[in-house]
Amino acid sequence: MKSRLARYAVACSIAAALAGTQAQAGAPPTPHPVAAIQDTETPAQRDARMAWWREARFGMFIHWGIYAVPAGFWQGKPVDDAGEWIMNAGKIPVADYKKFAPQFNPTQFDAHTWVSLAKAAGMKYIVITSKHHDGFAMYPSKANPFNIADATPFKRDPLRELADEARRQGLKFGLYYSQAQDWTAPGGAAMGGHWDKAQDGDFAHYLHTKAIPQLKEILATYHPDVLWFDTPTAAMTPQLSSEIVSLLNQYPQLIWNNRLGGGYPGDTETPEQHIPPQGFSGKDWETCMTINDTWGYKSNDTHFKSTKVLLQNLVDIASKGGNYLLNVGPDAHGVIPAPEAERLQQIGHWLDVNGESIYGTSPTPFADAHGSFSSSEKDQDGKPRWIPVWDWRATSKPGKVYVHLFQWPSKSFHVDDADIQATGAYLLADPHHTPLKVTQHGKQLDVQLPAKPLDSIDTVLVIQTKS
Ligand code: H79
Repeated sequence: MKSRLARYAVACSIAAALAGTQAQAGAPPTPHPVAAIQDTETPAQRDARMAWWREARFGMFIHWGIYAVPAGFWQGKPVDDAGEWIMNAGKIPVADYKKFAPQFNPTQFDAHTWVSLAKAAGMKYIVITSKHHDGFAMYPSKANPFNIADATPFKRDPLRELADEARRQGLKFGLYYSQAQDWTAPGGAAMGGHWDKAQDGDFAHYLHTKAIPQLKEILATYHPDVLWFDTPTAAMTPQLSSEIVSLLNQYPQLIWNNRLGGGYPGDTETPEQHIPPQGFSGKDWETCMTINDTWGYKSNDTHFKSTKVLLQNLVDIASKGGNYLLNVGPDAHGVIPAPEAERLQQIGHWLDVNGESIYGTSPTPFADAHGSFSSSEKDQDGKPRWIPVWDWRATSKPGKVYVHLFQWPSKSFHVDDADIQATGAYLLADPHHTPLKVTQHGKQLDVQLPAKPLDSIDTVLVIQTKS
C-alpha cells in the first residue's frame, strides 16, 4: 500500500511538472502570443462569467470511454493503474487498443438516469470526457474516424443526449478534452514516451489535424459551459496553445481550467485527488477526485470512499472557497456503478436539508487551521504532508456562519478567536429553528447544543451574526 502511495506521489509530481502552468514563485507573468479572455476582461466581467460556477460548489465528473471495455484487465491480468490509463500502463499496441471500440455497445446508457443522479446528488454541473488520452472521441467526429459513431456499433451520441438532458434539468454542461496526449494518433504526446511506431509523428501536425478540429467541433456542436483541458505536456508551447486560445475567444462565456498549457493560467486551479490545506486565496479552484481509486471504470476497484469522507471533503472544500468535481466511472454497458450512485444519493439527501450551507457560500470566517503539517510524511510536492483534523468546518453568508459539526461536542460549541458578533443560533436541520443559547465574551464564543446531533455525519449549526 505504502509503495503504491509513494508511486502515486511521484506520478503526481511528474504531472505537476508537465502541467507547465503552475506559477513559478517570483517569475514574471508570461506574455501570451494571443490574449485570452482572462487577459482582457474587467473584474466585473469576470465575476459575471464565473457567477454560476462559484455558486455551484459541486459537480459531477464523468470518465467514460472504450477503456471501460477492458475495465482494468489486459491479457487476463489486472493492470495496476487508473482504468483510463490501461493502454499506456499496459503498453497496449495501437491496433490492439482500437479493437476495444467494436466491443463498446453501451445499450443501457440513459442520459436521463445519469443527469437525474447528478441532480439528486445536489450537483450543479457535469463534465464528461469527450476525448481522453487514448484518443477515442465519445461523439460523432468528422475530424477523425476513431469515434463512437464510426468505430462502434453504438450509433448514438451520448454527448448530445447528456447536453440536452443536463440543460432540461437545469444543470450546466462541460466537456473534458485531452488536447496534448493522444496515444492512438500519430504525433500525439504520451507521458513516458511512445511504445508503438504507429504513435510516432509530428505534434503540431497532430494538433492541427485532430485536436484543434475536434475542439472546434465540440465547441460548435455542444456549446459547453466548461472546457476541461488536461496534461498539456511540454509540447503545448505558448504558440500552439495560443491557436487554441483564438478558438476559445469565440466563446466569451466559456470557463476553462489551468491545464491548457503555454503559460495560460485559465480560470480555475485544479488540484487533483487532494484538497489544498488553505485553498487558493483569491482564485477560483476545483478539486477533482475519484470515489474509488480510478477515473475510468475498473471492475476490480472496490476501494470506495465512504459517504462520510466524501461529504466531509465537500464541506472542507466549500470552507476554503473551492468546488468539488466528484467523478463517476460508468461501465461498458452505460451504467454508473451502484456503490457510486448510492453515495451520491446519500450526499444529495444531506444537501436537500443543508444545501443552504454549501451553495453560494463564502469561506470560513474563522482562522482556525483544522490540521497540522506532518513532521515525517511528505506530500506529492515533497513538502510536509497536511494532516487534516475532522472535527468541524465553517462556511458563511452575509449574516450567517454555518458550522459543520462532524464530531458532536458535549454540551457546547466553542471557539476562542471568533471575529464575528453572534446574535443567535439554531440547527439548520431543526424544522423549528429552535433558538440555542449563545454566550460571547470578546472573541470567546459558546453555543449550547442539544445532547444529540441531528445528522450522523454533519449537523449544521447556524450562527446568526451582525454583518
Ligand atoms: O483524467 C484523469 C486522469 O487520467 C488525468 N487527470 C484526471 C482528471 C491524469 N492524467 N495524468 N495524470 C492525471 C497524472 C499522471 C499520472 C501518471 Fe500514472 C503517473 C501517469 C503515469 C504514471 C496515474 C498513475 C496514472 C497512471 C498511473
